[in-house]
Amino acid sequence: MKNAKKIFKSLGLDKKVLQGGDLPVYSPIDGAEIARVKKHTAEEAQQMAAHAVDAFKVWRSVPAPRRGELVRIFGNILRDNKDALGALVTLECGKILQEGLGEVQEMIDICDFAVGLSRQLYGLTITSERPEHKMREIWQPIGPVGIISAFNFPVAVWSWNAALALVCGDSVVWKPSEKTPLTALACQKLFEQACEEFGDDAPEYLSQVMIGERDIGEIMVDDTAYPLISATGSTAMGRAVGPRVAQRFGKTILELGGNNAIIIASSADLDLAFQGVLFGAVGTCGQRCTTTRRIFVHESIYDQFVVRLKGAYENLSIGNPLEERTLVGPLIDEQAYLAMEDALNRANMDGGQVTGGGRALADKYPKGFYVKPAIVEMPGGSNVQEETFAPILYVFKYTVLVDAIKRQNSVPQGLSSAIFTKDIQEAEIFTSEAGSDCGIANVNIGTSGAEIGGAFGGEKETGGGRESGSDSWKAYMRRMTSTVNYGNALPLAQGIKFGEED
Ligand code: UN1
Repeated sequence: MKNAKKIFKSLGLDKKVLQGGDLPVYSPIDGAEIARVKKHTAEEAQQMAAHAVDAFKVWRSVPAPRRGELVRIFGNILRDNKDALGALVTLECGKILQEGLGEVQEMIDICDFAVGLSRQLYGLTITSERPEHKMREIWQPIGPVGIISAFNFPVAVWSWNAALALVCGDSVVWKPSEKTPLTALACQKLFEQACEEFGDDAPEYLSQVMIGERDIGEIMVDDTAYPLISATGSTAMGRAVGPRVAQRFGKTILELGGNNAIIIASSADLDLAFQGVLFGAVGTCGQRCTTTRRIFVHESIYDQFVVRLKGAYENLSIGNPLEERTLVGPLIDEQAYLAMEDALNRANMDGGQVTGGGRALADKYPKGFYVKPAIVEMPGGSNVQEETFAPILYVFKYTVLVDAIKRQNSVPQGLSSAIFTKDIQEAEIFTSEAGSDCGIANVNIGTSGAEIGGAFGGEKETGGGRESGSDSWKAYMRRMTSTVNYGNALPLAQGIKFGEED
């Protein structure tokens, strides 16, 4: 691939990194092998945990605003390398260049957020029931954080975790998807550059990358050296990781599957709704955890809306994600394609009417898995329970809003949701306690493309974790409650008398 060499060179990925290893890396653009990186052994994985503990012991005592300085430098290095890293994201995971760049911007944004946060790791002061006593909460660094990330957001999700963990005083070890190790290795190089610029306060091994498959991830998951494992991926993965970490009383942030829906009410601005659905459903070739997978359209506008959507689907530019006019790049691999085919067959059998779907550009890219995004009109009263990581949009008709909300909620996942309406009552019902049961509930915005400032994550089988903005940082620290007695007596709480008479 003509661009690959230039991208590698610009990010300092040399032969030593790219060649001679045992893990082949393919570009979904044409299925070609672009590198063969070295997998870490079990022993090396254990060693990494020990190194991470050593690094943590130094880093936790560096003042938080100074820790923020490292993240500030890293953010600036990302700014300088946005084009190259964005292109590498596209090359390695197949999302279109605009989205590859957007992902790096998301990294820059979270770095900015974390820099500010480094001066705001606030704890509470609490009034004591005892005289001459003070109570406070102190947030302390928690320890090495193990980060497991998925192929579809190969750099941004790591940065949400790493930027916060670093300002919180933690070291990090990153196990990226085995499908996207190059972007991780590139980030590590950029981070090392930041450490060099930062100076001696940054200990060696503050951030490490662990390359390998599930077995290596399991070593991390089981190791008590990591008080926190933050894992992003499928619900199946979370089901394996969650109990293993819980068994050793570790903490988790789980960001798992989504089955996100948009409700399009009769009063909706249909132009906005159309744009929101299109980006949400076909963006990233349907491979975001926040992808719009279902829409509930009010019966009064159903035909009009669905006809327009079908028209747009026919004219989507599917192709090489590095090319500017492309809107839909390839799926990650053949397995993803087969899963899409399988889901469409099942929908068909369930009485769904499928428009689109099937392979595209197979002549030009025999080993690249391009697909036509699909719309499936589903029979009344039905629902779809599972997440297929592909551009399939299931369309349902509804009559009454409470019924649409109920059906939206009647799935195991609970990540993102949205309503398009101009009716304030409908909007407020949707975001009320009786409304959406998801971690994200938007009004007149689609389900995907969240900003970093809010807490990101979802309920039910989505795992319950929160990453990124708001007070998500608290998960990367341990809470210490400290009561100080500055008097000359030792009154007991709850008025208990113990031994001494007064
Ligand atoms: C993911 O797909 O795992 O809200 C994360 C969004 C992005 C993050 C998606 N900011 O779509």
